[in-house]
Amino acid sequence: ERVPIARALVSVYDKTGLLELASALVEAGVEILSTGSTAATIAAAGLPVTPVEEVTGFPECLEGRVKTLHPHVHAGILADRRKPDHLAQIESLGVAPVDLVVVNLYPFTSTVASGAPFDACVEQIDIGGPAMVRAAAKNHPGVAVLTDPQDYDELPAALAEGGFTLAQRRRLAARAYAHTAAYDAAVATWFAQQVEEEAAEDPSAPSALPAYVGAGYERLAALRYGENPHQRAAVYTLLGASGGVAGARQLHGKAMSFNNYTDTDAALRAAYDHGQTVAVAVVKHANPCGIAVSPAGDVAEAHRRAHACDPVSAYGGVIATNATVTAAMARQIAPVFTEVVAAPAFDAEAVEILSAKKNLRLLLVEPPSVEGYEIKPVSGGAVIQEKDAFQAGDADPASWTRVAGPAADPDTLADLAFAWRAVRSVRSNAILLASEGATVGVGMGQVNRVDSCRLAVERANTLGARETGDAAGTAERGAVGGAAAAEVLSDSAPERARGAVAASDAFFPFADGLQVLIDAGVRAVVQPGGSIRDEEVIAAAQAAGVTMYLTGSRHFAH
Ligand code: 93A
Repeated sequence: ERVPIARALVSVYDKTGLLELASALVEAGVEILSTGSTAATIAAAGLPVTPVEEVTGFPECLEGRVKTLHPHVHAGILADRRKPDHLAQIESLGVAPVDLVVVNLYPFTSTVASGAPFDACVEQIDIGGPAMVRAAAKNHPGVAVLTDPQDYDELPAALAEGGFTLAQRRRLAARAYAHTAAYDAAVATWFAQQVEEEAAEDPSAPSALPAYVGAGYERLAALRYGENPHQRAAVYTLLGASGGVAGARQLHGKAMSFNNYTDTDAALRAAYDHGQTVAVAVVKHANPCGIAVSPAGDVAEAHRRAHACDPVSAYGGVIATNATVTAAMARQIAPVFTEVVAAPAFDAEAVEILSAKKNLRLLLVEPPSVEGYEIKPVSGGAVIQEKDAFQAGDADPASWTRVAGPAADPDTLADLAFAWRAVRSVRSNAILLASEGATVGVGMGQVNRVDSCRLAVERANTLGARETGDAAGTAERGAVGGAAAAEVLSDSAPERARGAVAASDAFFPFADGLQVLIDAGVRAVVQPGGSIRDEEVIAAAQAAGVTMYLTGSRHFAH
C-alpha cells in the first residue's frame, strides 16, 4: 500500500524547511517540479529542479495568477493509479504522474491582519494552490499531500521505506481538506464583512450580520478532556483573529484545561472592561468572585481588593488583569491556590515568584478583541451575535438619568460607573455591590432577580476579609474553602453592603429585589429601567432616599 515517490510538485509561499525537504527528495532520486520563487530558491541551493512551465509548455502569467492551473499538472495529480484506463490516457497525452504535492497557500489572513487595502487582500486569495491540494487529497490512494512545514518531518522516513502508507496519505488528505476549508472560511468571513460594511445599511437590522460567519477555526491543541473527564475536547484559534486567551503565550505551569480556557476568557472580559484604568478580576466557574480597579495604577492594590471581595470563592480561581503583574501582586497571589494568572505583561521578579508554583499557569495575553461575533451553539445550529463590551455607549454616567434620591457626589458616581462596567461580566441576573472601586458582593446565576439581590447582600456581609492587606490571612481563608469558611468569617466580617452602591444588569421587574438592597443599606443604584413597574421601583428608592440612575440599556450575559 506504499506508493513510491518518483515525482513531486513543490509550490510553497512559506519557505520554512523547503531546502531540507528538497534535499531529501533529491537524495531519494525524486524529480522536483516547482513554481516561480519556490523553484528559484531550490535552484539557488544548487539542487536540480524542473520549472513547471517546462511541463505545461505555458508561461507563468498574469502576475503569477496562472502558474499551475493547467491540465498537464492536474491530470498528473488526478490520474487514479488503480485504473489502467487513467494510466493509458495520461501516457498517450504525454503527462507524467505526480506522486507528492507540497503546497502551502498565499498568506491571506496575515495580509488582512496587516490592514492591507481591499485589492491587496483579494490578490492574496490563492486559487491554484488549493486546486492542487484538493486534487492531491482526492487522489490520496496514489498521491500524498503536505500542506504544513511541520509535516515535512514525516517525509525522510517515508522515502526510505518506499513511500507513504495509505493510512498516512488518508490522514494527510484529511488535514489538507481542513486546511483549504479553513482558508476558504477565512476568505468568506472577511468578504462578507467587507460587503456589509460597504452596504452601510441600518446597523440595527439583523441582516447587518454577515450571511456567513465562517467555520474558520483551526485546531490549536487537543485538551486532556472537556468540561468533564469523559468529554473529549480541543482548543481552536479563529483564523485572522488575534489576542485573547486562544492566542495567549504560556510562560509557565501545567497545560491549560478546557475550564481554564473558559474561565480565563471570562476573567479577561471582566479585566478589560475598564478602559485604561488598571483592573483585576478573579473568576471562578465563569463568574467574577471579585473585580477591582486602581485609578492610581497600583495593580497589587487592585488585586488585593478584588480578592477580598470573596476570598472563599477565589480558591482555585483564575486571575486576569489589564496591567503588568508586579512582584508585589505575585507575592499576594502565591499563597492562594490559583489556576491561571493572565496579563499583558509580567515583571521578571513576578514570574520568578509565581514559577515556584509548579501547576500555576502564567499566560501572556494580548487584549481580547471587542469586535467580531460570539457564536453559541443551539441544537441543530447556532445563534450568533455581536460582542457586548465596553463599546456600548452607556459607560459614561453623563448619559444616565437620575430618577430618585439626591444627585450622587463624584466619588459615588465613580463607584456607580465602576459597578455598571463590572456588572456586565456577571452572568444570569447580575446584582453587583461595590465600594471605592471594588466589588464587595456579587449575586449571579439565579433564575430570579430577588434571589440575586439576597445573594449579593449575603456575600457582602459574610465573606468580607477583615484585613484586606493581609496576604497570609486571605490565603488561610482561601484555603479553608466551603461553608465552614463562610461561618468562621460571618462572626467578624463587616457589613459591607451598608453604604455600598449597586448595579443591576437588567431592570427590576418588581420592587422586591431593590427592597432587599435598600434594607441592607445600599445608598445608590444604577440599572437600565424599562420595567412596566418602573414607577413602583422608583417609588421604593424615593421613599428610602436612595439615589437611582437609569442607563436605558441592559447587559445580560448568560
Ligand atoms: O496565483 S495562483 O492562484 N495560481 C496558480 O496557478 C498557482 N500555483 C501555485 N497561486 C498558485 N500557486 C501558489 O503559489 C501556491 O499555493 C504557493 O503559495 C505559491 C508559490 O509560488 P512561488 O513558487 O512563485 O513562490
